[in-house]
Amino acid sequence: MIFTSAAEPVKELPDHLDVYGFLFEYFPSSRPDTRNTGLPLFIDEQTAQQWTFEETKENTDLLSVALAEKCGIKPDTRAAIYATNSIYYPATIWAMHRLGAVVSPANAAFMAKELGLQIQESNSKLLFVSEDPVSLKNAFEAAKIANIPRDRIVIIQEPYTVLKYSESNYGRIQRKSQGAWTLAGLIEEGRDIVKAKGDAILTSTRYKLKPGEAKTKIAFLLFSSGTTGLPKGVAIQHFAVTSNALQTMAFNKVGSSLGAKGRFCPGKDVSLGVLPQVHIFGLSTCTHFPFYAGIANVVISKFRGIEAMIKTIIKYKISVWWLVPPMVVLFCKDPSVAPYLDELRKVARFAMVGAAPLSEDLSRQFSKIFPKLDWGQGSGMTETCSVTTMFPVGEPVVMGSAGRLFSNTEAKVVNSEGTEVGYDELGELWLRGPQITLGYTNNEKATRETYVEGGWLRSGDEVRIDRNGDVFFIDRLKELIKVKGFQVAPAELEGFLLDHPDVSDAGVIGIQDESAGELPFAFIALSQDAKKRAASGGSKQQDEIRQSILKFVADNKTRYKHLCGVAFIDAIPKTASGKILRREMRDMAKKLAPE
Ligand code: 4UV
Repeated sequence: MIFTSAAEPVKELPDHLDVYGFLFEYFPSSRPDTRNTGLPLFIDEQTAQQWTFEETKENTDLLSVALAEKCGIKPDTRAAIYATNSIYYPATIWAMHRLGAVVSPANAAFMAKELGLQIQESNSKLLFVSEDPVSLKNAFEAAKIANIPRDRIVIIQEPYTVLKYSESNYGRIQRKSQGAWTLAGLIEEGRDIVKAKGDAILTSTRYKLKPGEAKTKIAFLLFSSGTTGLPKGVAIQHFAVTSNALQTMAFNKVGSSLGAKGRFCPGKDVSLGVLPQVHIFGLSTCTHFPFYAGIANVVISKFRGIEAMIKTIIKYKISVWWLVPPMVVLFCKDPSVAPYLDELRKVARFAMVGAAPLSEDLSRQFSKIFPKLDWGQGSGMTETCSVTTMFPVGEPVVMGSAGRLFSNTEAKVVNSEGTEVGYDELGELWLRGPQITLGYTNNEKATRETYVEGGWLRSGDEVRIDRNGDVFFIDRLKELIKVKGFQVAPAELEGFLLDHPDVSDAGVIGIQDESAGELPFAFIALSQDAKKRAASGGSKQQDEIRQSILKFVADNKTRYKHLCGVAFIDAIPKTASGKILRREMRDMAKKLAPE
């Protein structure tokens, strides 16, 4: 059986527009028009710097001219962004799109080698990086690994630094630093180029799409491990991004004029931009959707604890919250929240939680704290260019449900025998809709296995759909571990652990953790030599080996991939064909856990 969406569908999905054209040049009567209104659409949390529609467009346009003229960006050139959130992040993306180029966002917490690998995998020729010293050091090292010259690195300054530069240089912005470009400097370069060459340069650098091209032209390469193996670049076409923004408009019945009352109130609502723009959830809900819908987004560079986030919510009267489950845990359990609750209840209108499971128990606690809040879960995937289910408008929250099928979205539930099942039966969730992406780059096999006949995408999630259409996530059939909503691929850690001299084989699983959702845990089969040492040296020696393995991961992988524990076993349980039996390891981990 095919489950269809009960939500209002989007009637017109433009396939002639890239993301830039959709956001800056497309004004159907159904879109709240923010042009010439003075409405701030991006607000920087740290400096209170604000950009209207026109300011965002001007910065985007000038940057794109400079990227074309000074950095060699052409249609289909790829660039990686390794940066925390900032108001420059969207402008950088859209400047690339304006040229027909491709953006590959890399996690700002990556270490140099992780970044280097993504630059190579995505074939990026330019690297944008945040200005802080650790990011710069990693970026320079990664650029060396990936053969990116210094003048193909662009440093995204924190806005306050841009201000500082302007003052100390009497209004002149520093254009280069340590041999790399600065982003604000490139914008100024763009301004000079337009002055010298006239508006013709704006026209000649703009990429012109052919009719229908948005359906195949890649906008983003975002990395996901999918159902198995190492992280792979998901080719996200412009059409998937623009469709998902329109689906969000339709599903939530967003009004067409500023001030219109609906689930979101264009021109009045303020959105919480704390989710990383590098992740598909943040990219769609905090970056593309609010800008299209006329909702101001307060850009928070990164999550710095619940109290700091609450203070920002109150300061900017942020009414629309996009959250991941660990934030809900903090709202419910952190003692610093209580003094702010009255204020928070006054400003909050809407909250959506997604990217990992949220238990019924926590959902109840959250509802108790915010009894009048319009809130619930959504779900999505990198491969589905974001949202596929969301809690419906005007109905009470259903505890434990990830919401209902999004506008224009269909689903099948397929059991382990390959049979399509009906209401309330368990099986893998298959999804279809305009937001489904093109596939994995450089990996035809994984693409064939995941993007299957008839336009369906296999999610690797076990679900149940009830007669109301509520989708309940039961288990993960795929190998993915989710730490605070971020993906950790077991295969990546398993492959890496084999480089440790004491390890002969490794199997990694996720184990439940109240604050992070899950944490990676490794079962290790020791090398012959390590086995002998462990046997002769007793528990002290075993502990030394364990600590050295934990440190090995901690020294080389970003924090959210760090192991929370290691257990030694004789052999990693596998099928005859060599596939790791993760369910067995999960059972073993349960027995290890203290009562
Ligand atoms: O690829 P990814 O990291 O993508 C995401 C995207 C989450 C989004 C996006 C838009 C939304 O509006 C929203 O609410 C959530 O996480 O990981 C995809 C996998 O994450 C798990 C599931 O296993 C996906 O295949 N996941 C995502 N949301 C949920 C979830 C959820 N609500 N409940 C359980 N698992």
